[in-house]
Amino acid sequence: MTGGPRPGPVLAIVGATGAVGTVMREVISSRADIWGEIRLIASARSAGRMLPIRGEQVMVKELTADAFDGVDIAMFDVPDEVSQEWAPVAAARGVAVIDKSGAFRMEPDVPLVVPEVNPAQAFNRPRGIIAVPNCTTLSLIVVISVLHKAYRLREMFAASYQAASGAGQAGTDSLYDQLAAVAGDRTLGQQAGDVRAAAGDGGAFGAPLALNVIPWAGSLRSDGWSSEELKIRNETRKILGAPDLRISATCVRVPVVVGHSLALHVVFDTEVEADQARKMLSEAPGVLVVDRPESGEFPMPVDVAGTDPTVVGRIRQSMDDPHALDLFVCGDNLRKGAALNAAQIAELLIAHANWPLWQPREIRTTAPCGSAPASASTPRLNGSSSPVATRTATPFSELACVTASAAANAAAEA
Ligand code: 2RA
Repeated sequence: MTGGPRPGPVLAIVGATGAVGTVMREVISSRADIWGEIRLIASARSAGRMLPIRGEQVMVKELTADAFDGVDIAMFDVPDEVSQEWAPVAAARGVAVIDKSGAFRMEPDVPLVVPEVNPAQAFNRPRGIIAVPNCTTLSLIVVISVLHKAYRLREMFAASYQAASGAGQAGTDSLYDQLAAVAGDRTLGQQAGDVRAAAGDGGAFGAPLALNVIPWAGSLRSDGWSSEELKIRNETRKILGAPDLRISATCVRVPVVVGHSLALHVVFDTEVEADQARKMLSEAPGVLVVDRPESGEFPMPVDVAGTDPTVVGRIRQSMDDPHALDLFVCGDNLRKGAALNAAQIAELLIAHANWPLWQPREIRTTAPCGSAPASASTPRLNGSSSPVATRTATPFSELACVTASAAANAAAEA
């Protein structure tokens, strides 16, 4: 880092050169700067590279156990097997690990955290690891949790419309390549096989995505379900603390670069009213209601890419069931779906920790973060508990709900 060490907690970004790591550097650079040193870590192959963050060039360090010395929080943006090996190494050194891979999400002793939904869980991490949900779950969960708290969710049917970037840089590249291959030919898409012939073998998706939709994302699991569909079900249940929730999902890939969308049919224990739901959602942190069909205003990836909120619209009372709503949600799968959620968790830990080294800032007294833990015994970053008399905290409402316009133009497996 240029300019000497800064006071404040030390953040490590593991996988800093990767696709989500790139968005993470952009997200961290665009938010309130609460960090001292930010350490960029990657494989030996990338060590020594200079990468930008916070307007500075920082040299990438190799992923070794010693790279975590002095680190307070580490965000892992790496494949499952790398997280599986290295997250415990970092945690054993007292680092609070925020892991965006799928390696730990369903482990019972690893919390799966969405700061707008279950912030207190971030402080209950027996293994020192906090998991970040899959991007498709993150595209719906903030909206659904608001409705669940009000009406008690009984059942959810979801159909996703997932962007190519969910399949990483290879997914984005495949879509752009195919779009280039089919561009300008106004005969295509009218005969079976003509798009396949023009677009090639499908690249990352096994079928053309340009001029097409593919009812598949993830890998094959039992009875024909995809891993992506099971993630929606299992992760939503875990985050909401509702292990028996009835959830059925169909995941579909669409020719969109960034922005996962879902059509949801949600059934509640109590009767619901669309206007009341719309009002509650419009007041919820991290949610933006765009619901003016009369003027063609809906949640759409072209308006959502590069922004932070989960956007919801098409909110309708079910015509056949007074307990049910139909709605449409859309979120940036690289920001809230990955990097932003991790950044929010890190900020949550800092805001509520009895931070021993960090130079205190001005106390802001706005009530932080809904159900965050009581201040009588606020955990330190390494997971141990210590009594807290006074502490400083940037209000979570400010930290969590910033709408950034910076484009997330790198693709990622989120
Ligand atoms: C996808 N959500 O869109 C997945 C990435 N884990 O492919």
